[in-house]
Amino acid sequence: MAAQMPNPPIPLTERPAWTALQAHHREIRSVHLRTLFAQDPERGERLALEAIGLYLDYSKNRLTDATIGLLLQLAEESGLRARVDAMFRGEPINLTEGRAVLHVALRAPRGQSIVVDGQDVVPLVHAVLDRMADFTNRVRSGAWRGQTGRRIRNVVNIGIGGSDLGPAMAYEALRGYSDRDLTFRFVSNVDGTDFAEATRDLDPAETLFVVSSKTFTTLETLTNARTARDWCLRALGDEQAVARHFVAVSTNAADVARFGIDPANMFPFWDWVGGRYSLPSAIGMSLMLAIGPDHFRQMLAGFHAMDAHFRTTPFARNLPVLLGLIGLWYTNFFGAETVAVLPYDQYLGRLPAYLQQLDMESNGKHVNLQGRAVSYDTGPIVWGQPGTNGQHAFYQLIHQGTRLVPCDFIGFCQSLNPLAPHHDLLMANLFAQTEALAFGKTAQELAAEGVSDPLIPHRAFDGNRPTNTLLAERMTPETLGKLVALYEHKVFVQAAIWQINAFDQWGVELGKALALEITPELQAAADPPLAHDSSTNMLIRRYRQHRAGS
Ligand code: G6Q
Repeated sequence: MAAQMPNPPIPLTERPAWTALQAHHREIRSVHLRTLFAQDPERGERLALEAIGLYLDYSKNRLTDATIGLLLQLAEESGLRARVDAMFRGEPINLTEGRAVLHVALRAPRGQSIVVDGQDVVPLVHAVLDRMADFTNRVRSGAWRGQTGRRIRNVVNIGIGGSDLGPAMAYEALRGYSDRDLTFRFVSNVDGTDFAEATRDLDPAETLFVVSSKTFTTLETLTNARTARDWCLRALGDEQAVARHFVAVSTNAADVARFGIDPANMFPFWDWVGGRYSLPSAIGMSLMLAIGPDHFRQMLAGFHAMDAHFRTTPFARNLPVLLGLIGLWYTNFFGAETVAVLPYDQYLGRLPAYLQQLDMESNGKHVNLQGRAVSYDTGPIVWGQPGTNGQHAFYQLIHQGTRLVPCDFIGFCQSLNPLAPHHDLLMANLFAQTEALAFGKTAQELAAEGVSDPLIPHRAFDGNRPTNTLLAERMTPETLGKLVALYEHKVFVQAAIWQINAFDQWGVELGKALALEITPELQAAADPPLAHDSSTNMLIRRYRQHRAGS
């Protein structure tokens, strides 16, 4: 299939909508949200959107109907519709790796057909899901036992990046649905501390390792997997134990077998699944073990509902399109460098870290699809913490600092742990923050409250700090699927407009290659000749001198 290289007639910054947005920005940049709300008493109702059970309030953004109109025009002029269709059709839109990008196929219902290189991949996806479900049921029922005949009580996922962040985030998010008789740990770092601390209180006879690696060549994961094998065999004594205590998730059956894992215990996926998009693939194996096959399928149904919404809903009412366009408005026209993701839900504690990879590895690119340097900013820095904790830490800068930090607030109307009065307090704080950020507090208001003149500048809040608020009924597997797919497609929308490849990550390669060169230099018995820069040479020498006894 020929790569469909989008070839816009004119560069992004010369498109009519872009230049119109620049002029529009000059008019709107000093307009305050107080004014926008005063001019339109129904703004909060109008600039909101409800779809597939998610409610998005985007009224507290520095925009008008005209802004949205121009941003939608920019999406049209950028060929967004064609890009979306190309992805869903399985065209090789990951141009630098010559691959289709089909995470949407991982959540396509049985019976749907998506053809890649002449093969319908949906039956393959469901065959793997069925095998995962069968394995999960055997482990959870106790039919699958460890080498000594004991039940599996602990599951340790070994993986990194896309093979860690998804299952780790989703396990935390869906803990309320998990089997509390099982203990789950996630080991990713090559720092031995990660493995040591994750396993120190576990009994090898009751522990199952899920080695998750698309390539099965990743240094960190293979090092941790070997350490896990040694740890297991030291206790259980018998090579045969590997077959009872290790399963793999990978696209590389040959290396899985070489490691000693029975290919019958390998759950495959495909090269058209990018690491950071792989949560709904077999990379979710440890998550399925935690929450069970039914909940996992509900999560996939949530992903699919958002995929269908994204593919078929007109852009003006399309959640990922609107979120993507609003983000781009701040990045490219207001010069915002970051975006904060602030979930008001303890279960979503790892969501900011997950979205950080999704967004920054996808859109942290400086050349366009044609390989030419872009003349505009691309992906923002994504960061955040769950509320209310962040309020007592970094919100100060968002309220009164010199930078513009657009924020996404995420909350639920019902708690899974309804301990009165906690949830009302949590949600009151969410709403209060968006109100304070938008409207601030003026010098006049402070003076009327009797605040002394010298203190007024310190205590005044400018406001006009933009936020989106996403509300859902409650945290469920389905809702999590919708949320993750929402952000996946938001990132896609921005990449399409910026004309960059969101699906490669060459930027991580150089460091990996250099680490491979340096490792033998650290391990050599005699001081090796060093040919790095003077700083790196010095650091290596110092480490060698001081590590004795470590
Ligand atoms: C994600 C990246 C990266 C990858 C890890 C692990 O999109 O490609 O984070 O997931 O490097 O790779 P393996 O799964 O191949 O071990």
